[in-house]
Amino acid sequence: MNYKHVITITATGLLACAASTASAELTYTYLGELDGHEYWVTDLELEYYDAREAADQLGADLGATAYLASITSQEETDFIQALSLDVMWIGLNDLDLDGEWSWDSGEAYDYNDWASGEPNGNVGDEPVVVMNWNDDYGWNDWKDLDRYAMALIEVAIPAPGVLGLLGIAGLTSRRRRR
Ligand SMILES: [Ca+2]
Ligand SMILES: [Ca+2]
Repeated sequence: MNYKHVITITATGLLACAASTASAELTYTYLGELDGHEYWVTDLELEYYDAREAADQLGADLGATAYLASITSQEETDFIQALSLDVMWIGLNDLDLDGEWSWDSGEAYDYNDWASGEPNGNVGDEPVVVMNWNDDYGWNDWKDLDRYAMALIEVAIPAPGVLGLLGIAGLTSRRRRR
């Protein structure tokens, strides 16, 4: 199931500093799904904070929780790399405290796939992270404001059971209002 699904986001201030092209649209390509989580990638390279905003925007459009991808197992790494070996932003950072890596998703940082010699904090602090770096396709810490990469976005799809419960809750609340 590896079809290309492109959705279009209405232009916002998001692209003001990201658009080296004249495009007014940010589009996403659907990569695949693993364990109830979908993986999408932006078709444009973005600066880090725009990549985070792109994740929020995709989540809003899909009505689901979305974040720059959290890669917490070798299985997840292998799955993603079978779909793309592009350099992409992931949701790991040590913006709050140098050396204390944390995932945007809130998951525990107990797996890593750093490229050889990384994280190196090159020329001072490098607080944000891309995957598929260099010959070993590992992670590399980058600076937050002067590099561009596609955004790898993970979307947690609500389970059908949860949707069903929400539907029941909705019916119940409607009945109560009568
Ligand atoms: Ca994940
Ligand atoms: Ca680095």
